[in-house]
Amino acid sequence: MKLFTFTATSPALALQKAQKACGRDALVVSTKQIRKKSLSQDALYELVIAVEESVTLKTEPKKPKVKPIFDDEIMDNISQTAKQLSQLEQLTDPLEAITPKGTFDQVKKELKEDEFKQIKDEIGTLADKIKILQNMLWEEHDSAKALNIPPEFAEIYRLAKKSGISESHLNTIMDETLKHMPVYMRNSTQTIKRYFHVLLKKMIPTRIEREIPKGEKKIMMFVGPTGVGKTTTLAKLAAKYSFLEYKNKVGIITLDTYRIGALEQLFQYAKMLKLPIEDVTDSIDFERALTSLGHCDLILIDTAGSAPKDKEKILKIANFLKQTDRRIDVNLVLSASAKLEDLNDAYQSFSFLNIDTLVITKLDETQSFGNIFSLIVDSKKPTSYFSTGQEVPDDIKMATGDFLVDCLFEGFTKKVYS
Ligand SMILES: Nc1nc2c(ncn2[C@@H]2O[C@H](COP(=O)(O)OP(=O)(O)OP(=O)(O)O)[C@@H](O)[C@H]2O)c(=O)[nH]1
Ligand SMILES: [Mg+2]
Repeated sequence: MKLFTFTATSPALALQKAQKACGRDALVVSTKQIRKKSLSQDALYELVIAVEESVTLKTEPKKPKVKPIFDDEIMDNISQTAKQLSQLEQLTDPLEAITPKGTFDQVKKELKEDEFKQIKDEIGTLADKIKILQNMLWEEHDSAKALNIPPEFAEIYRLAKKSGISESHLNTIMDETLKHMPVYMRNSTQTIKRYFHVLLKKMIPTRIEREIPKGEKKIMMFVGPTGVGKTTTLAKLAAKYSFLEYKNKVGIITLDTYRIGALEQLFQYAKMLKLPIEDVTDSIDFERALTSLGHCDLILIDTAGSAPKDKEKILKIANFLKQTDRRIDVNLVLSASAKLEDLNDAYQSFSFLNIDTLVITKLDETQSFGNIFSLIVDSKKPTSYFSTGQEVPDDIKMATGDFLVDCLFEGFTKKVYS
């Protein structure tokens, strides 16, 4: 079942609208008055109806979509002010927010009751005026109207757009939200933000990683473009599984044996972590190495980075995978600082290796997370880890939708290191 909301100046009119859009089989879930009649306005009623999943809305043809053309600085300023004002509104006494700590009670004592009330009222009026101004600026632009985005969604739209989410994802999310979000929830920008957070989080599949239980074995291979952080990620996970968080027996295999420096890098990590390591050049060697690390609960396999166009290198990895009967979990490592087109290219090139999960690195190197969001949503592959810096073994965390959506709307901040 899907839910849709309709509003009109009477319950009968709202029902008429609903039936026109969804047909006569629409089931009424609730009707309520959301605005009382006043001298200047009619009353407003909201009707929520349920329809079968297969039913689609018969909507009027959409106006062409045009990008909003606001001056970013103006909008940022207004948005900042609105943010501060909404914080003011959350306090019992708005004055408390604008007086230095401790002086609030003193000021309150010194002011007469009616003076205090007057200041409070003035701040309230100012808050309303700023909100009206914000809405006017948004409404003034034909382009915003063409996008059909109501003023109260302006802030969230701007943030999502700035994050680099693909245009088609952003428009779909907006359309869905406008269709499904009950009108009474649209009054507060905080509620809208929370609604978006939950919606976006639900779109990001993640894979929970656990200690490998006794008796089970896991083999993880790391593949991906050059320099994304495959070897560093492998070293972080080797430390996490062998002693930092779990007590698994861990072994390492590297297929990256030709590049000068690559072998030394991984052998150095293995030595520091006191873990067994095998270097492998062909399939016979590969099977021998897997057997010799048979006592390990977890085997981590490093591969040489390949540019997405370098089919030969990727084919070589495919041959290793093909010639063993063992189940190997393939982890595609991608950098958050890459452009969406490059991420899509890389995903396409490596996808014939049957990718099981994504590992996203270098979250600390960017402030736009929409590209990663869009890649994860399009690929439908679960993400297992986020790498958040160069430090081995500390800068890695289990991937969660919450974390990515926080980064998307608020940027990557130091708090995420904790
Ligand atoms: N800022 C940042 N740097 C990272 C992160 N992960 C890895 N790096 C750095 O990226 C560089 C390349 O890391 P490697 O682990 O060697 O990358 P790779 O994918 O194994 O590279 P190739 O084997 O050459 O394909 C190193 O300088 C790492 O320290 C991360 O999450 N954030
Ligand atoms: Mg490497």
